Amino acid sequence: MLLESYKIASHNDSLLKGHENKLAFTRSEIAGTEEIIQKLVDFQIAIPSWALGTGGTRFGRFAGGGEPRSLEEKIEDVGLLHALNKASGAISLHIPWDIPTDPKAIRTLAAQHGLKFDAVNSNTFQDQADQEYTYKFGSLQNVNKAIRKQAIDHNIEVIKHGIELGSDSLTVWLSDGSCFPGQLNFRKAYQNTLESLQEIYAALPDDWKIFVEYKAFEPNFYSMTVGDWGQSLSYARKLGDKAYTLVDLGHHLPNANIEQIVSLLLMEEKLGGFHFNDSKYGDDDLTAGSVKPYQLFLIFNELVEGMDARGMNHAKDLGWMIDASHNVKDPLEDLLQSVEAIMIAYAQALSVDRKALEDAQENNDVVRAQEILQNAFRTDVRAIVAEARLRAGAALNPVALYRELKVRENLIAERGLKTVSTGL
Ligand code: RM4
Ligand code: MN
Ligand code: MN
Repeated sequence: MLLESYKIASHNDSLLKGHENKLAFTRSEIAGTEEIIQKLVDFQIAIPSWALGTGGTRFGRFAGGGEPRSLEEKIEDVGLLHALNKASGAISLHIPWDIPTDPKAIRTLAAQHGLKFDAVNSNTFQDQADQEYTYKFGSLQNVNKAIRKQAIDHNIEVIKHGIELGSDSLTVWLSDGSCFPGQLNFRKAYQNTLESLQEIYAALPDDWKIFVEYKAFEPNFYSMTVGDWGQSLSYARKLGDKAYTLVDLGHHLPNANIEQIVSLLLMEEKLGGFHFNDSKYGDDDLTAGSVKPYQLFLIFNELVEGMDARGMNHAKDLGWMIDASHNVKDPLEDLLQSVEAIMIAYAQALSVDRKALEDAQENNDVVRAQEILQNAFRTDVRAIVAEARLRAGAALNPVALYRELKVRENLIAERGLKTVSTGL
């Protein structure tokens, strides 16, 4: 389904008056709105190809209908999102869930939708039907060299796919670890993993990055071989300049201070990428900002502060991606909500009075520091986020337009009710 621009224009016309009133008020509340709007226009968040179908839990999956049946249809779905919000201009593929068999055609299709290819992701956390060895006891860490080699070769294969698509980074998330005390020699598992990563690193093109993603728990519950940012940083340091840590918000132990982790990784020049989602208990992969919007804002506050301190380009110098999965919502609506929440948190962080905050910190004025942050968080920035969309040619209210145009109903008519796409 293609979204004609006149439909967006007439939707925007009907909302314009109300929008302009809100924007005028916001401008009177926040300094430097023009600069903020331009940064919002530039900011793009990649959509993972595995989040376009309804997600499940280990108890079940309740598909909603009209799910993309192929990589081509997934690209079309991300194209739809991007047409609606002009902030989802990239797609991230998980291999082998999505194998680009005709990379040239896939690149052309993506370009037609204004999409780039973000990081490619390897998968050594599941066994594939045609695979020789099992990953039951790990992949890159495995005590068996042949199994490690199989996992290394898979990662190199993923890099090759990425090169053909014009991607420039590989994300490695390992489920490796152990479920019981005594099962693993921690140091040997670390060394095997490091050596395996080194072989993968050697296959990276010069202008590529490798992101080492960490996770504290699940599917292994006693130890994870890349379990936290310290371990990821240690691998990234040993690998070299092209290796970075990737922070997935749902991969921490409860109450972890993620904003502090982000700040220090930036200082160490080793923060490479981000997976946005929200959670209450574990790796819940809920819509970004749906449970803890203040935490999302605090994280963006550190991102903006830390990137500015190093003169980094917010839009280009880190990999921004959503990593979520949707059990009870329409995945496309859910992704629109996630992008909106991320944009709001980013806009709030951009509106923080940095000079005043620094003064408060230097004077140990704790009350003032809290006032400054909470003032930015509590000031409604939705009109400037909408204005950025308007200027980019997107919809003032993407979710409302998605419903007005009956996008899901159209997709069901086109693809059928009983389609199940690959993913979580
Ligand atoms: C993992 C991790 C990875 C993602 C897989 C599907 O929990 O977040 O980034 O690729 O899930
Ligand atoms: Mn992730
Ligand atoms: Mn995850």
